[in-house]
Amino acid sequence: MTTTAPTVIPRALAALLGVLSVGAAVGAGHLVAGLVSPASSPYVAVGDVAIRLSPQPVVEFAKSAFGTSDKPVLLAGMAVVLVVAAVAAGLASRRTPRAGVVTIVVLGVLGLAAVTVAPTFSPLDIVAPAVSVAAGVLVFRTLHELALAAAAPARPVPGTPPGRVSRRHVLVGTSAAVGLGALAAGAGGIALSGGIEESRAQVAARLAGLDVVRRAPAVPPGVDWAAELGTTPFLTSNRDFYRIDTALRIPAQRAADWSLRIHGMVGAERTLRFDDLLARPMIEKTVTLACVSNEVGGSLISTATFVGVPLRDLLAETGVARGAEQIFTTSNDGWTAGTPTEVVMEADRDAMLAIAMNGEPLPPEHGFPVRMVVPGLYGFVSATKWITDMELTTFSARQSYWLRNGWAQEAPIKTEARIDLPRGTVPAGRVTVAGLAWSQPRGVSKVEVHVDGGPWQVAELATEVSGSTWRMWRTTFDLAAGSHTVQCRATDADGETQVERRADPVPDGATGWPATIFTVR
Ligand SMILES: Nc1nc2c(c(=O)[nH]1)N[C@H]1C(S)=C(S)[C@@H](COP(=O)(O)O)O[C@H]1N2
Ligand SMILES: [Mo]
Repeated sequence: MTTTAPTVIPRALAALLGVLSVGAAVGAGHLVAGLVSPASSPYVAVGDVAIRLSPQPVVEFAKSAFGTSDKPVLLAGMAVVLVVAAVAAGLASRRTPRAGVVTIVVLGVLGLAAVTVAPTFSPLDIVAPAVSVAAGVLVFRTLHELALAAAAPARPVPGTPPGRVSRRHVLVGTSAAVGLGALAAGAGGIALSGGIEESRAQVAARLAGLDVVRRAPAVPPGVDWAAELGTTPFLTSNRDFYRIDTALRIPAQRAADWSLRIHGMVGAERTLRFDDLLARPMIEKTVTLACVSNEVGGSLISTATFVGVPLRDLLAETGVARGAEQIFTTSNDGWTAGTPTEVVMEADRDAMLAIAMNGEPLPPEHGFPVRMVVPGLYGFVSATKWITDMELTTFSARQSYWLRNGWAQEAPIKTEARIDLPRGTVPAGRVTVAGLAWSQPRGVSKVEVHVDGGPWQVAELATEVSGSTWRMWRTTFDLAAGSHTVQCRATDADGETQVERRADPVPDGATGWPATIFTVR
């Protein structure tokens, strides 16, 4: 028996294998993301997480040093880190592929994690990172095997005529193909996903030039006690705004490609392009949107300032036929909602086709480029995101998505209050009880609170922005040590108090007086 020295891949080649494999992983991930869901590119997702986790001074430095190219600079920096990791992985795998495979899997898991924590995450988004890791591992194993074979001392293989294509040629050919393939895949991904962020940037640049005929008043002092109390702020950031939709893949439509067809029981059918919307007078309004699935005390409710075209004016101009009971809207991905025409046509309702949210173009997950907002109606009957079609029709002619699934036809948001404080255990003495209350569009007139079933106490109400937004309330109680239950109820502007009977969200919204148990020590 002869012992042969184990085959070792030369250093430069080993490093190259690492780089090619990681390149293939990134390229494949980017291509599949472009096909399935642009936001799911693991490479871009990691960059987004890096931005989110960066301390504010670093972000400020990057902005001042690189301006609007701070993102490309970050992505280039990540590329350098990846190349270094890839070279190290290759060098650590000169005999067996294990270290390289582990490195690729670890990078892949990081990419997957970054994709899943993104605000735009939807289930299909795991496809791109999964394909990315699979491609990286497959390429690495294949090239590694070829490289080992090429590095092994040539020994005659019985039965093969000498002088055929050498192992070295196979290795060089495969490597070149992988390198080119990775570049082509990456470029393909960029071309396919291209556009949404670019389109949002173009819309952003035009926001300042809009003809906003009515501005939302700046949030006056006395509205927001969040800083003082440590509770939910009055305005919800786009990042924290609740998100509910059926989209497996966020529709990626550029503003330039958007159009809305208004048809059915109208005077004259018309199709609007994004530019047609921007040319119209706009209104700005702060609105609290709520989901019908929100449980009593739940968090599927948020507040933002929207800018959009008043739907009432647009429809009045288009002409609405008598008997057109509902505005049946369809999104780019086929979701539908039916909104009572009569509500949208109310003078003070301010229903709109919104294009901006908190000073930015709509985020992709909140309906870019255009969505509907109708203050006072639950989202499932009014807040169509990625809207592309609007048909004026009767309720019997068309059934919307959630109506077909057993939810209500008419769904005004119910008057409700929520308790945000106290939470858990609090020190004995004066205990602050605080929360939010809403009754769109008329507003809240009173919130009452009691502890352990005692007498109702009227809470202090924060300044009202408008009836279409929630309103903070607070009060205090002197409480002894022990466990306590606090309960509250809101009353609307007409003197109607929120319904006490507990009901589930199905079919038209939960009811009940919220209660919280906490401990005083
Ligand atoms: N295209 C589309 N629009 C939609 C939905 C949807 O599933 N698809 N869900 C609706 C529901 S149920 C709610 S509560 C609101 C939520 O809007 P948000 O995700 O911006 O908070 O959007 C509405 N618009
Ligand atoms: Mo909803």
